[in-house]
Amino acid sequence: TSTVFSHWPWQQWASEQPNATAIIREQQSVSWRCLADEVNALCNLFYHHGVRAGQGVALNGKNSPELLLGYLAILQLGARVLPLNPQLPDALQAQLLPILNIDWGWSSHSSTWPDRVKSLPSFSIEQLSVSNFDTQLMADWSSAQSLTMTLTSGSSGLPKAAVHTPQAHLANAAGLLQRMPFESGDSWLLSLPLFHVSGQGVIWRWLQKGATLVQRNMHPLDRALAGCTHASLVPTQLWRLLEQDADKLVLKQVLLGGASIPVELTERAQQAGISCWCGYGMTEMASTTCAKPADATAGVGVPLPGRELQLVDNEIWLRGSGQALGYWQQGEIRPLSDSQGWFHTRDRGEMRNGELYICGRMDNLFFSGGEGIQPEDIERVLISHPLIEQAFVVPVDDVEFGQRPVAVVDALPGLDLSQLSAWLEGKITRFQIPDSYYVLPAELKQGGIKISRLAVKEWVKSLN
Ligand code: 4YB
Repeated sequence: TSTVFSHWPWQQWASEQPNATAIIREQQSVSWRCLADEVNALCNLFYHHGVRAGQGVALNGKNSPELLLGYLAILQLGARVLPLNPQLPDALQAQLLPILNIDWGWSSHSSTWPDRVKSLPSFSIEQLSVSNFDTQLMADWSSAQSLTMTLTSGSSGLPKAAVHTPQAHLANAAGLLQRMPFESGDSWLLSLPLFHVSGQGVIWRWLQKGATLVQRNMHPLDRALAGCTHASLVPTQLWRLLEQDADKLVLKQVLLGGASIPVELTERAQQAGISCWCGYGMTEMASTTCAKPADATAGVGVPLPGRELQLVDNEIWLRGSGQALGYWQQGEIRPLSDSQGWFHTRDRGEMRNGELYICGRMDNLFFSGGEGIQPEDIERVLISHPLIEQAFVVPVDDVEFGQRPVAVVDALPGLDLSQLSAWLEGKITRFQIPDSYYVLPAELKQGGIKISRLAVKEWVKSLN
């Protein structure tokens, strides 16, 4: 059953279970009472700098205790919060912030903000003075306010900012948690960035249940996971974890998502005692929409309670709980769904045996000698190779065929690229076999949780 909140969730937990552990920071436990006091103190600080309800506040940084407090305090002041990837180029940020009506910027490191964005001071938790909080500063809890903005990772052009209400985040969380057990006493590692919807997904599940959130340095991952019962991981993180000596883990469940999840991966994890859930989600739906306990098939199960799914010409359409109100643009919210409320995902999908399979992004499809090539079909086979962790297939121009596939792989030591075509033979059709193979350069691995396909494409182009 999901909790009904009549107050900001952290305030409600602070009165209902003040001494329960809200957060574990590295090894240190923080109670709900203490967390609420910290949020209040930060509200005080931000308010006295001039932050007001209805304004926009950007938070730039990697996950840290301060960043999370910032996220909660901005909400509690009734302002809109925009978590930003610190790798976002300054020029893009300068273009984006006016469109998103951002008034304030807070950053965990020294950074410059565009002209009309005033900067908020950095602070450390120890400095926050809890004594003089005036509860008048707190906005009323209204779960239906558009308060969070999350940037999408569009393949071209400016990212868009999906706007969510707390209610949508909580409803998304509730839907998943009707399937996946996560109770107070359990602890979920904040294993993905807050500027990505997967990180916010962790926050709202934690708030929904009044459970424990674990905030730690993520390197090495096995150390970060010590004592945690739950984590959200992208497939590459789980591959790396399995390479480490991961037998000290008490992990009950790992929620996977963000990219195609190989059955090989979830089977290896199972052998190491880690139960996996395969999820399919997106920014516009406030993270997970479909999920199932990992099994022998590569599907993502069925829609979670509260969501509806429809395939229209093989395109996945979704609606229901978690859905964003729209994309923020110059003070307005542009709808992202059709008149019936369906969000057209641009993902191609298929139903097999009552289960949804993700085939790939429609925008990634290209043609080679008249044959359609869906890069993900080739990538799925490549990542089933024991030495390949990630693969990208991108088109390169070709005089004879128009375009031809080229593969860029992130591999473990020992992979012989020259053997890959032979290894692929018989596993995919001949015209799908890439013309050449490259090793993914380290410079493309930085940034968010996903490697930009566009960046991979441009890198390959720069070589030819
Ligand atoms: C997929 C895919 C899949 C997404 N197969 N393509 O809380 C979670 O659900 C979670 C847990 C662990 C890791 C990630 C998550 C997420 O939220 C992921 C959400 C996400 O990736 N959002 S996104 O807006 O950045 O990208 C969405 C797109 O990613 C989808 O439209 C798909 O194209 C792709 N994707 N899950 C294959 N299981």
